[in-house]
Amino acid sequence: MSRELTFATSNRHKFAEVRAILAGRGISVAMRAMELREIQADTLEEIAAEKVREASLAVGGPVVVEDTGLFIDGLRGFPGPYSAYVFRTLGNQGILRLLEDAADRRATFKSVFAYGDTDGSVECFGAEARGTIARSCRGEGWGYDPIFVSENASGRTYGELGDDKNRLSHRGAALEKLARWVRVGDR
Ligand code: ITT
Repeated sequence: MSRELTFATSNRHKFAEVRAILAGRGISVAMRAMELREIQADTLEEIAAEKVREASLAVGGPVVVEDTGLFIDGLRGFPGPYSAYVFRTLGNQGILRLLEDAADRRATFKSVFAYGDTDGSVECFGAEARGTIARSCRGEGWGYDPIFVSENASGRTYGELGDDKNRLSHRGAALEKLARWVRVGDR
């Protein structure tokens, strides 16, 4: 049986990954291009839940959104829930400068997907990938890809992984949970 989800995002790179990962699980995805307001909150779950409430009302039906954060241990979890703002303002070079003298370069990429409907119901699916922050930008990719060195990737950044990123990423792991839930509930 083929299923189709609507994914609301302003980020076409993110959409391309979501579509590729879910295609492998028999789920097709349509993009709804939308600027989603990000509330200030301590957790990605709260931000994703608010994004999906706004998106489902705009779409007029069930929809999926995602919120991602890069949590850097040596910066006590910064930028975390502020990752989109910090990427726009400091960028990768700014993060590298902040870590210039840091002994601890460990970091976690977290992803939370939220599935919500106009009745206000929301289900969240989260996962994370551990890694470190590189000493300089390496590879292609988008966003923080050139500076995040994923565990189990032989020292390569997400930007150097090409299609392998989706096998190892925080997003791939979170989508695994969403896909299982979609299949079980036959949504
Ligand atoms: P939405 O419209 O879906 O919210 P966004 O780009 O604002 O798109 P997020 O708030 O979820 O997405 O992402 C926070 C920041 O982290 C943002 O700057 C992204 O570019 C970056 N980011 C998210 N996922 C990433 C990934 O897999 N690799 C590299 N950077 C990523």
